Amino acid sequence: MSIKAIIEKFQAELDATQKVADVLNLKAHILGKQGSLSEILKGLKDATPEERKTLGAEANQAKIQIEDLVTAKISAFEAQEINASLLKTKIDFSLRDSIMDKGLRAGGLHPVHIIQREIEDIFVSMGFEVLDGPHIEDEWHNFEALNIPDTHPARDMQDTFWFADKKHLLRTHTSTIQVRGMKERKPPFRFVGPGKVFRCERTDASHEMCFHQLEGMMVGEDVSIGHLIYFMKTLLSEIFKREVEVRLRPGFFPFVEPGFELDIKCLICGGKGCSVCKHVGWVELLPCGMVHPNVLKAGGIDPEKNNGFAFGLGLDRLVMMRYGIDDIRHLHSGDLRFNQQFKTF
Ligand code: FA5
Repeated sequence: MSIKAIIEKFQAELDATQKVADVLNLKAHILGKQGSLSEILKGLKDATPEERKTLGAEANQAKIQIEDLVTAKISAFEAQEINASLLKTKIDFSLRDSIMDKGLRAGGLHPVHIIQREIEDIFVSMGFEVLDGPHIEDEWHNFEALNIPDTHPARDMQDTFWFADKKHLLRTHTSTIQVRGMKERKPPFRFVGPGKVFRCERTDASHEMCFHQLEGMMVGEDVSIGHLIYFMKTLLSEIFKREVEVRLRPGFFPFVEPGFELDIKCLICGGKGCSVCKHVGWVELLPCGMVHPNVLKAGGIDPEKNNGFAFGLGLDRLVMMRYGIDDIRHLHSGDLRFNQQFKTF
């Protein structure tokens, strides 16, 4: 059979195939070892050099043509399959309205998550990664790696929910994400890590047992307090979209040296004093500082060559200041009348 006839026959058989497997069989039949095109190629050894040249080129051309036809046919079958499954799973966009008509309510984001996402976007736009970490931690990640050894009085600072094995705990702060983040990367780097934290403490207008923090860290060869102040100021002006009064005062945390407390003038009472600011006019919002060399070492980073800053933002309190919420317990009440005021869709 001539090459032209082989291709015509192949085209006719290809048109009659019903599925991908048929196409592959057909291809194997023509291009396989015993295939008609392969037979022609084998026959070339008895041809004259002149014939071999033209026939060889024609056969190779035919092989490429057949492969192209096979690929096109398989793509057509796949497209058919996708179209058929799309038809089966048609989405009815009018359904949402009819559900609403029946009195059902659409969900929405919780105000803490609205603010969390906004802050993540702000930091991502400044080159920060967003990291996650487990709620259940061990002592090393929650305390030791953060320069809070067993005997250190700072362990009393945080009342901890311990598991029965006395080795595991519910993380008391998102600083655990610092430790994990450092171990997994080499300087320079910058990241934020938001999440739930847990403390066994008495609740009041500004304290919950389960609340949210957002950790931030930047490490490199020449990171300074100037960087820290710049990023904190940018964060607050983006979130509040207006001038807010802040104050920076010395703060003690074993994992930073020097450490600071950044307080915001209470936006609930305008600084006059209320239950949220415990009648002092300022709300503790953003502890921060330069990372202690021992913490860098625990994270596998050489403190001789690198330094860094870290901060731990109290997300719930930021939400309270932004929306003028006078009691943190509203945020976790699960009361739909409260939650629905923040609905974004
Ligand atoms: C810490 O948790 C440190 N890990 C923060 C840090 C990170 C300091 C990195 C330096 C460097 P503190 O215990 O102050 O710090 O908590 C941080 C913030 O969480 C507070 O400023 C406050 O806004 C918020 N916060 C603390 N306790 C509660 C609570 N019980 N309820 C609601 N918010 C709280």
